[in-house]
Amino acid sequence: MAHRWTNTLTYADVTPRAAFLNRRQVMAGLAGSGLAAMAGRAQAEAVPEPNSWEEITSYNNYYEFGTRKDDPAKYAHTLKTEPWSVKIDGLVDRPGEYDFQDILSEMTIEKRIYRFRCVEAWSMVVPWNGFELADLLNMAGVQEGAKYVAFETALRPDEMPGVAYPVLDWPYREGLRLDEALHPLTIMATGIYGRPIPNQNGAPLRLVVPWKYGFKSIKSIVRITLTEDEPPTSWNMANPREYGFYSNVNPTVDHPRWSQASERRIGGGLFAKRQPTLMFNGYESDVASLYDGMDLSEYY
Ligand SMILES: Nc1nc2c(c(=O)[nH]1)N[C@H]1C(S)=C(S)[C@@H](COP(=O)(O)O)O[C@H]1N2
Ligand SMILES: [Mo]
Repeated sequence: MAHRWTNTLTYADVTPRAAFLNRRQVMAGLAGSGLAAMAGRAQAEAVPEPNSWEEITSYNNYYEFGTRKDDPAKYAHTLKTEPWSVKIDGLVDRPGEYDFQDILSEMTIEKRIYRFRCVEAWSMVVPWNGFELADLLNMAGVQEGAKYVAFETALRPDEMPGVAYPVLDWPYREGLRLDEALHPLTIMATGIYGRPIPNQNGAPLRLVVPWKYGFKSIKSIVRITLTEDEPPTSWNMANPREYGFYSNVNPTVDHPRWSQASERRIGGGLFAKRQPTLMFNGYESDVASLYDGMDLSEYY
């Protein structure tokens, strides 16, 4: 596997701002200089303690394997993730079926510690390994006229006991506006804690968009399509009033059935204090400008 565990990137690539801007140039310049370690320490303070491997891999949403939080860990091992390929089509210069191993050999795997906030008002902090979605899209060559990116999860009734139930309109589908997809915070995760991502978390590759509610971060992707029009998405089709296409984390806009002002951090224990939810999940300074002029209460 091409999973690399690069110490120089451990903290410098962590979550918030500046760290990821010009990351490659910065890290190239600092590598081995001792300054890298200093930059690392400064960033480490800004980042919350990650959840444990056990927490991240046993409390999941992956409805193709059942709707209980412990179903994916119990049943997702049946998903065959080797070989795996991703079809990239639509408005791209080089459409085709891309083998996962070939993709990995072209991508730079980095560590990114991100907050992760489910629309159900629980959250974790996850040390992902992955590559920027922008790098993959550039590999395929985004054509002029493309405005959105549509994603699809594998649909394999023989391997996915949950798809026998019409909980959602399968396959699970998600989408981003092109500028969201190209944002440097948007990654395709292939690992957690330096190990290949487990099936229940979306092996072998899943989207992670840290400033949006968790359901946007679609798992086990088999197809990526560049489109001119906003693509239909599974949760929005199921309940458009509750799950908008944008679904940016926003503590001031409540879900119709519960408050989004605070969240329960998984692993905090039964009596842990809820913590305030941050605008754009704490990534406001990085992404707010993407939504200039948009009424954020309207685009829930
Ligand atoms: N294919 C697919 N992707 C999915 C889901 C799903 O049910 N199926 N659940 C979403 C939801 S609601 C959340 S909160 C996250 C959960 O990711 P995790 O289990 O790695 O924490 O995955 C998202 N991606
Ligand atoms: Mo979620």
